[in-house]
Amino acid sequence: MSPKGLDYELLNENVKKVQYAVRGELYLRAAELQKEGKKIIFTNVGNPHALGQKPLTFPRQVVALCQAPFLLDDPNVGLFFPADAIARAKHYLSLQLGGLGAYSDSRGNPGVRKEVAEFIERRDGYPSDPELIFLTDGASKGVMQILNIIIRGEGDGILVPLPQYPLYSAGISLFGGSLISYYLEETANWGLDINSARQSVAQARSRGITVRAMVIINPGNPTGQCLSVENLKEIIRFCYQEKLALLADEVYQQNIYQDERSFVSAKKVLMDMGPPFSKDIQLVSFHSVSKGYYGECGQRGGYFEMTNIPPETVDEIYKVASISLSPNVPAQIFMGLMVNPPKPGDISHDQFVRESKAVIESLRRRAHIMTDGFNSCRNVVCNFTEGAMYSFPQIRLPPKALEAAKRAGKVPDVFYCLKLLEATGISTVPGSGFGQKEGVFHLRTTILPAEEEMPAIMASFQKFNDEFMEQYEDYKGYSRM
Ligand code: DCS
Repeated sequence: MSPKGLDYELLNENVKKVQYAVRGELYLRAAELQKEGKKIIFTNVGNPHALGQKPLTFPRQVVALCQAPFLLDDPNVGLFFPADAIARAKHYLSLQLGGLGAYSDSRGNPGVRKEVAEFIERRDGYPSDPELIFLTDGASKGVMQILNIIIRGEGDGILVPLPQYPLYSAGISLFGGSLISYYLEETANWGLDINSARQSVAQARSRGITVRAMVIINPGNPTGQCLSVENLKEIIRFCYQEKLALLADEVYQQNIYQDERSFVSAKKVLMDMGPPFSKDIQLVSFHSVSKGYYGECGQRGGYFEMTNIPPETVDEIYKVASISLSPNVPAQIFMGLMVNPPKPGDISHDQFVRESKAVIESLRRRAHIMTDGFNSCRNVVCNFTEGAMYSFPQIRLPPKALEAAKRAGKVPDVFYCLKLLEATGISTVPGSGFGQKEGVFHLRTTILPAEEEMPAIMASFQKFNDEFMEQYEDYKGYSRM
């Protein structure tokens, strides 16, 4: 019978090629084990609320009132909601004709985009134009929109760091482009080596590929590094020389766990550099309500800001956004609240600061517990998580383990992570899902499990790892660093 309609063999080949490790083989096996009754610690996805993080009170109060506006007419509303939450809910309802049940402009509500622009101005010290900010359903949607408008076919290359968050590899395959990788240097705390990027671009060109854009993830996922201003300047100079647009994924900008390098946005560094860079470099910066102390992944809120993008291109992006009518409206309110938190003197200010600080300070302690835990394990080395939500230890697998993996028909780090899952219930993502140098193996775990559970999780990991190494180590050598 000849194939028809939605039969697999007729599907878009780009769809078939897509791989997405964060919800890949390990995740599926973990879900299966959970069904069989095993306790699983889901450290594979950066999904803070799923691991017990409580929502911040103020934003939920405001959105609750926006969702149930009849409460605002209740004479007792003040008994349950503070006056600043009530005022803010009224503010958003006045901005959004028809309330949360109505579509917004396809770029997002203009009032919320103005709040985002004001936030960017306060953060960077440079003007930001609300007309060049689009609200999106999570940063993922924004990244996909931008990749979609850039990529014409295989001849277009996007420069992506390895290891990388697989949204980029998956998006590039889905749109039929070519991923051009540059390596982050593990021995230099996952710093970026611009020469590696330069070589990759030259090689891609020799294969006839036009490299169009460069992705940076700052702070890094899965690698956790915070880029220095010097590094960002090098990247910008490089994009200028090579005529690349810069896509700056800055969703972890509030997740910083050291005091040496605070977050500095690509936009600020670009503007600080002045002309010709500040007038020439085409920059798109992404942010999200899923991370930081909000961690509101399920709300699906995000934005991107465009700098130096030609107006005709902005129009095309607007046109494509219009096909989906409107980004999620409740999520837009979360974004407005995230970029415009309660101010000193507001009734909710102190509670908001207390709650948000507690989240970041606990994450900082957890980052230390994890890194120290991994570094005390046999054949495991791990850079400190300077930012973001992940720990990415290197596992030096003994040759016998590599042979056993081969016999089992598994990639070595998948083999290790599956054994870890079966033995301990800890569900991680193998490093191969993010890209890593040949012959070097990692796993990624989030730093999100509850702080009080962390010591037990690390002890359970250590016990498994010791036994694994005992079983496979022959003292002849390891996979190389
Ligand atoms: N960019 C980076 C670097 C991310 O890590 C994520 C999510 C996103 C964008 C998309 O976030 P939203 O679409 O929710 O705004 N990170 C995934 C991860 O690695 N684990 O969990 C989610």
